[in-house]
Amino acid sequence: MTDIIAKLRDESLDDYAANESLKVNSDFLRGRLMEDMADNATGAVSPDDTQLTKFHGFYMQDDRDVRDQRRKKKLEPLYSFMVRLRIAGGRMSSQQWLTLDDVARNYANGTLRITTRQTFQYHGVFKSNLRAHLKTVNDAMIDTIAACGDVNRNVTSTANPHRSAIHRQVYDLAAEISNHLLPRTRAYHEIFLGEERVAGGPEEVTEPLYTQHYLPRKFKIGLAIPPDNETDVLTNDLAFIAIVENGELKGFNVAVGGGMGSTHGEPDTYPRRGSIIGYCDVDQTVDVAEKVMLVQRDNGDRKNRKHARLKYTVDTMGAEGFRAELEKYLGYALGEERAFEFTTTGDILGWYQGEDGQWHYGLFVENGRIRDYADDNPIHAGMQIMSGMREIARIHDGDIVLSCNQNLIITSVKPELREQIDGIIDRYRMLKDVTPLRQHSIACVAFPTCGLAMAESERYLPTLLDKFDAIMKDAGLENDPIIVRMTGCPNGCGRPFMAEIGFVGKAIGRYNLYLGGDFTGTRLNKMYRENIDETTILEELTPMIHRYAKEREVGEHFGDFVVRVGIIKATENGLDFHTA
Ligand code: SRM
Ligand code: SF4
Repeated sequence: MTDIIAKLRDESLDDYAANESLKVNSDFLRGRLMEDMADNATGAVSPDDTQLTKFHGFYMQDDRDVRDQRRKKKLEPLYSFMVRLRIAGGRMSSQQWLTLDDVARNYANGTLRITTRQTFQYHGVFKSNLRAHLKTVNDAMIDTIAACGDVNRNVTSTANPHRSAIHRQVYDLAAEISNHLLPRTRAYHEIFLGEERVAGGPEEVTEPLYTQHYLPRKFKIGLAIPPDNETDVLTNDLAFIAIVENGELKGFNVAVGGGMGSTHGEPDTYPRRGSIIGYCDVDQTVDVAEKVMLVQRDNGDRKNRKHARLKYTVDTMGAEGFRAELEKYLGYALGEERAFEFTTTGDILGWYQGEDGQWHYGLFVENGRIRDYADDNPIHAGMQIMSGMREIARIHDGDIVLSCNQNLIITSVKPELREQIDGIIDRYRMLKDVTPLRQHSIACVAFPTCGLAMAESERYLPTLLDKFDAIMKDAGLENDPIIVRMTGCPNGCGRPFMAEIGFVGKAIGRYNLYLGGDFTGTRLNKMYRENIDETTILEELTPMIHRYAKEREVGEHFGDFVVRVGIIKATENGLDFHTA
């Protein structure tokens, strides 16, 4: 038992964040969930248990589009759950795809949502459907354990493990880290899958890594293989950057303290890009992941949840101090950082061949929403992405992989199926004209399900991009990418603070505009204008884009351009994020 855990044991938890006693008193994440599941009088679960369900991968939400209407009718909000799967590296078989598609149709709102962390979310799952939902997913060898909550979340990795032997090796490590850091409590299996409870062991056995205190806050790990940074790896609490020499995976640079979340008007909260603190060999990777997590377990701020992420622990200890503490836990020193270079955060879209000549297809999915749209849908008229993918999964026997850019990759396609897949994509109108600008865009979910949204995001960005596409065309830039990301609030789920152009919701129809992130995911952006509406957004950006077209240097990306010509200053790792 570490000093901090012993200290917490001896102290009253009254001075700590409310979630701390909740975790300790939850009987290893069971709470009253068994009773809540049996209570048919309400679609909700009790307030304390809404925190616990997160550890099991689902969140209680209500449909914000109908909130007022229901309040007027004196009805309880239309409660349902968002269910998030744990799929390390986003990889699944076609067979699993078909099951997950069934689950969306039978137990959720008929859509699948690729998240910015390479997994699926379901929306609109009613309490009465939860157990059947989780059981069906579980039967397909996938679960939702630790997809949310104060634990290690879905581990992100290269968008295509079949691209080369190194990609496969890195993916395997991501899966191993994910399994190694899983909570061990059987609460999930008992409450949702009907497993009989056997007498609990001591804490050291039941939850050897987490203890009954779990982590101070969520914890995220990502891996990337330069020059690709499609996982946006430096936004993770812990990032592993692969070092490949002479065609061999040697090890990883280790970066700590990335994170996006901030609160409007609270300068003590800020997005931060991970700091590289050293290097580890391949066979040390899982150990380093565990020990970084334990240093955070024991040193993270458990009194103030807004200050509890690893990034604040790193800033409190200093990167060097953090490394020294980590090395005590490891019992050995990290190596020194090795040279690497990122060139992109994008996915490869369309057909391409891997190292062994196999074919893969990257499919652009706008904001990750997989569904069938009606013919009169104003933005995605007639696109049948869900049915098309079902058709593809029926004939394709390789893997399908989700990406952190909310796209998907159909991997290792038999050559004779290529034409058929092209035919399906065409027939189901799965792709509309997609400019490089749109291909590099991300929007978070926001309304109507996200309880924290202040403005629209997924439902609005496509319309705004139609207007940007026109401006880009006018400026002769229709073939150029700019990374545009939007979120409905400053929690940063679409990683807007790493975008070349970031929009962060402030109120309905109003956004803060951020500029100056780079194309490769290594520099944070900075606020340029606060609380502006669409008219002002277009007024601000139109001349800037035209100027970029005229004055850019060869190969210069928009984010670098606005910094070079002095439109915005580069940010010093988030610490000066709130100052212009
Ligand atoms: Fe997130 C909370 C959606 C990736 C930072 N995030 C939420 C919740 C659960 C809202 C809530 O707490 O009630 C959102 C559910 C919306 C809905 O209706 O579905 C939500 N986050 C998402 C997803 C689905 C966005 C998307 O459009 O894809 C992503 C799911 C990831 C996954 O599969 O695990 C998602 N969230 C992220 C990321 C990006 C990443 O991890 O690469 C971030 C920024 C990185 C980071 O963690 O700092 C992120 N989400 C947050 C935060 C701010 C955390 C903080 O440190 O302050 C919150 C709010 C919180 O935790 O209090 C949040
Ligand atoms: Fe919700 Fe904010 Fe995350 Fe968007 S960024 S999904 S609005 S919490």
